[in-house]
Amino acid sequence: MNFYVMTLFPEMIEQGMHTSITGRAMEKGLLSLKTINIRDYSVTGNGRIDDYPYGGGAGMVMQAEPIYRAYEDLLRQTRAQDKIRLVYLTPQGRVFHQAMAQELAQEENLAFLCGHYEGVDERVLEAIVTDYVSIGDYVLTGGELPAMVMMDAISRMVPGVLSNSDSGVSESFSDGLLEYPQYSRPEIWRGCPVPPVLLSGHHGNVDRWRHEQSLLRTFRNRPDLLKKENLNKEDLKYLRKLLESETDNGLSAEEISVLKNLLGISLKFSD
Ligand code: 6GU
Repeated sequence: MNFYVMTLFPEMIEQGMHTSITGRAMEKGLLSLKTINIRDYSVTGNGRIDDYPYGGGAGMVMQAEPIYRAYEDLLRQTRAQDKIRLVYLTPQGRVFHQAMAQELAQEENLAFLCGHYEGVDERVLEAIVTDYVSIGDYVLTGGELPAMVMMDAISRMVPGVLSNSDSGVSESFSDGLLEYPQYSRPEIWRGCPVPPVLLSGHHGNVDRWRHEQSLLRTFRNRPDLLKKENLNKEDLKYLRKLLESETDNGLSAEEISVLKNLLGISLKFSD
């Protein structure tokens, strides 16, 4: 996978990507990164790449021509002619998620355009951008961190990037549930013991406990991810038990309603 990033802050991207797992993957030749400094393509000769917005208003707008010239240079480096996928990072884009990472990881070349200031001249976006992507509902100062977030998530999907010890067979989102809690030595840390089932050596019980913890976490933190079609009889039994012992669990009215809804709907189909 070859990443190309057009940005005003190439050192920020280089630093981040040459660290940890993505850094190791680049050394191994599984990933490559080329940053393109948009400022090098200034057309005014003084390094300026922004100007006032037509129609007035606050802030500056990144001009079309420097970005287009940077893009032309990028295309020459990829030998991909005009076929390259180019992601523009913007809070107005579609929200990034795991399936999108999986899909983008199939590309051989992937380019990113990081904006700053109040935005980018719309005409150059229309000319070169294939995907508009946001990383969530909050506003950042620029597209560099979102580009790094995306490259990190995509890199993990590239074969060979994760060693076996880095990867979890069961990880959050791969089965629609959040990951269960993990524990390591010592057995008692500052008075807090490891859940006894994990020391029992009974693999069946360990698996069941972990799955229930996944269900509980997903229900507590991300009820929107729990879909009745992904729940089996055992799962429903566990959730019913949770509802029945609601006083000990301290469930909120909203949580109770989510549970009743899940159980109510699924009862109609399975029981
Ligand atoms: Cl992709 N860019 C900026 N500037 N802010 C964001 C974002 C992107 N995604 C969420 N907030």
